[in-house]
Amino acid sequence: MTGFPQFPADFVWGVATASYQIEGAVTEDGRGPSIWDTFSHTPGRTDNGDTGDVADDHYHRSDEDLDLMAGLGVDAYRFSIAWPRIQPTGSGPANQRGLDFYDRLVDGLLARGITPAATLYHWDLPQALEDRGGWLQREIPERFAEYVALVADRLGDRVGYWITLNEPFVVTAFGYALGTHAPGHRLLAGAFPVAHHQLLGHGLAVQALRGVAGRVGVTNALAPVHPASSSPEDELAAGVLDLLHNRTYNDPLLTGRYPDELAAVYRGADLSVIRDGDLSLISAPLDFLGVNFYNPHRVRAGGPEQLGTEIVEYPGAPTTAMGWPVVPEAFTELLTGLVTQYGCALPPIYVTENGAAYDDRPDPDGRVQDDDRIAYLDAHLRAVHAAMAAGVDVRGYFCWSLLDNFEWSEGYDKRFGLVRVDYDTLRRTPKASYDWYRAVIASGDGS
Ligand code: GBH
Repeated sequence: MTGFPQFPADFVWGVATASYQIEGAVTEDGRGPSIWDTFSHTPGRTDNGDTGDVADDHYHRSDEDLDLMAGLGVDAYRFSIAWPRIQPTGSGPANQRGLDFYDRLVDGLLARGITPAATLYHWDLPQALEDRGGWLQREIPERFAEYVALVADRLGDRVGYWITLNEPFVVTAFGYALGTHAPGHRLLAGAFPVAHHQLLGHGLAVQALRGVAGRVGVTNALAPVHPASSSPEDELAAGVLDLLHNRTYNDPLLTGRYPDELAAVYRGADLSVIRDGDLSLISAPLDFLGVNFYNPHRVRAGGPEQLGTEIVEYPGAPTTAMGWPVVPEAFTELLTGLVTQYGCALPPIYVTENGAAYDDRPDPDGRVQDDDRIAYLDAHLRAVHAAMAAGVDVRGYFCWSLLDNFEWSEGYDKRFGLVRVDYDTLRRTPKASYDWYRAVIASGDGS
């Protein structure tokens, strides 16, 4: 591709998905219910009452989806493993039929020359564990490590990258603090134990993965935070959101310490959940840090129900169908800022998600000419390249997402795919962005 920056020959090009967003088949082969089954079936929780019952029916169409990946020429595929398929009630022996599905998927990837990148927790907690208090309870990290050991036992010889958790920030904030994601609690700062227990679960999972062939990391949702003005109140609000969003997770993982301002920001939260020894487990060395980036945040001082921060618009920035501002230069800022903040403590980075929802309009012949998505991806890849030119060790990029899918509380109306899914027929149709990404990968691989 002329004019497109050259990435290193060994740069890993990938696409990403997550179990509940694509699989469907929610009662098949012994799968137990997850908090997302419960949440999406509760009236008023998702747009149009959409659920993941069928989703993309990927569970029955994985061969077709593997062929779509092979057609793109990706080096790696990031998928997630549904804990309730492996342990239908969150504990006890492995459900072999659940493991069989991922076993076949992994072999299907390897047969096509695609490296499997498995996320172990992308938000579908077994409902039975939520019934015992979910991530608020210290028992859950232990259960998580047991589940991880079962998966490692079966797939540990073939998975190239392990991602323990997807975006622990989003689970804490949307699942337990604000209640817009499963399991739907509104605890505000009281959700802090959810952050700590996920991090502890990560640390225990790293131990359980000792001996596997692949590299081990964790994925954080990261966003630079900009104050709306230089007033002390807005500067303070920006610091608070940076702590809630980024530093609550990056600091303990990379430095073995929580930020000093932790108690002041999570006022009233139970910090006694942090016990001796936890932080050394949490900060076990990582082979890589997964970074998901969509947009930065601009904030001003806000009320207590927003923990003192209020997100405001970026003047002049276009927005995606999610209403998220498009500010690609913030991606370069984020990546270079990680080096400034963490220095030698920063492991190699993989961008494990980046992408955009747009209001795709198929032509009469069914073709989607999604120039807005192509422009988003193009600008963000250039931003990654600029960070690499400035010295940031970025090893790969996974586009979110291969397919249109169940966008959590926003249901099926929000489409992030390189491939369109017709939810009546479940037919897959590659969009223009699919062809564009294939060309990017081909030029990156030197062809
Ligand atoms: C990811 O989360 C998920 O891992 C994935 O499952 C999901 O489908 C995908 O992204 C797309 O949503 O309106 O400015 O406040 C994304 C995490 C957190 C990114 C909230 C955007 C809010 C934007 N997101 N953030 S704003």
